[in-house]
Amino acid sequence: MEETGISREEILSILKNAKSADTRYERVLSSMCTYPHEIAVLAHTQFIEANMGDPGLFPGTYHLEKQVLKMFGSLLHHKNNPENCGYLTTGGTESNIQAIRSMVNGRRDIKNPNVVMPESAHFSFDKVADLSGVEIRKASLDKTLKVDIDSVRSLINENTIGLVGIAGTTEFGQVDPIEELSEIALEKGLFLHVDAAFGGFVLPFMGVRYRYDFAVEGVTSMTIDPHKMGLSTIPSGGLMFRRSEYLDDLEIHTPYLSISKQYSLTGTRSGAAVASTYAVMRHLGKEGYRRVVGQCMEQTQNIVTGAGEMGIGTVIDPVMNVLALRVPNADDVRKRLLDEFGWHVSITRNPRALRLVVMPHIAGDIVELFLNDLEKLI
Ligand code: 0PR
Repeated sequence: MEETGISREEILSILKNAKSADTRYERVLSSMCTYPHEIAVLAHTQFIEANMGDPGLFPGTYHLEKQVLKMFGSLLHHKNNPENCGYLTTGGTESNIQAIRSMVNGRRDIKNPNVVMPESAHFSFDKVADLSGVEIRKASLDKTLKVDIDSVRSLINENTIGLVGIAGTTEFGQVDPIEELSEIALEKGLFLHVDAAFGGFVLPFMGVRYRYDFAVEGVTSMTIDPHKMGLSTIPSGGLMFRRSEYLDDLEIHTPYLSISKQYSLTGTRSGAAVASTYAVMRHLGKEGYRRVVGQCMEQTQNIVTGAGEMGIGTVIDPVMNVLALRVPNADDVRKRLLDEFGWHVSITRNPRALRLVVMPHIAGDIVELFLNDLEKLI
């Protein structure tokens, strides 16, 4: 750090240069984030100093958080007083870590606990394993890339404390059979966490109804991320428990704060993300999100059709706005899409296919440009 500071103008110029080196989202088909809604940005900037780690100082923002939890509750069919059943996290990683931590703390009688989850689970769960020592047992997938229920059953033993199902897998956007996982969880007395980090703001707004949330009896906790399809600002994640006692399992005493206990993983916590999420959810309403999701699904379908005309199929019929194209030499095509045309796409591991996430920034004209460029490489 320099001894003497530099001027506001110099700072702004440095920032402008840095920002111009960043990628704009228009050619990004690899990200689960997008431009936040304008009202979310406005709300974010107004609450920039609010710290939810010490909510006694920020009762106004704290009240907004309770309202957001109620809205999550209504989206996820959580009937009982959702405002005491969760909190706004920094994202899916924190929510998943905390969900598993709550399971472990709720079953202190089990010395070497394990949790069974699909191979398709996000890598945030590997971080939980690393942090807590809990063993992660990965179940195989069926042909449609949903978790295989027989495989789940075969991995459960006397040290199993919980199961995880995914509602919107990172790579393929698939939804696991949550009802079947729920039956196993109820039968064996296990926790069941549903990671709907991505799907939480997609599935409630689709024409087709899925049973993946608290309406399914065995579901004990859920991840839902406003900073993905919720159009909120980063860092906005959500963690919800069926009962407040599961949240209590995360309780740590905080003697010198305005509150006596804290449940979050982080200490200082963004009030700006709370205000931002509140603003965009109230502003769009279910109707607004239905429009956003409808547009993403329409563009997803346009890509499927356009690729189909080039003889390219998809790995699974897209369930949501994530799709994987069976392109020959996918790694090579990915590289050329970027080097020659500036498109950011990613690759799925098994099978190796071109993965596209069709976020709200992908409008119809962008899809047309993308398909034209893809055709040149096929
Ligand atoms: N659960 C699921 C199902 C996810 O897809 C993700 C992230 C997480 C949990 C973790 O969420 P946070 O990253 O908010 O902690 N999925 C994307 C991924 O890892 C995140 C992402 C977003 C990646 C934007 C790239 C990017 O540009 O692929």
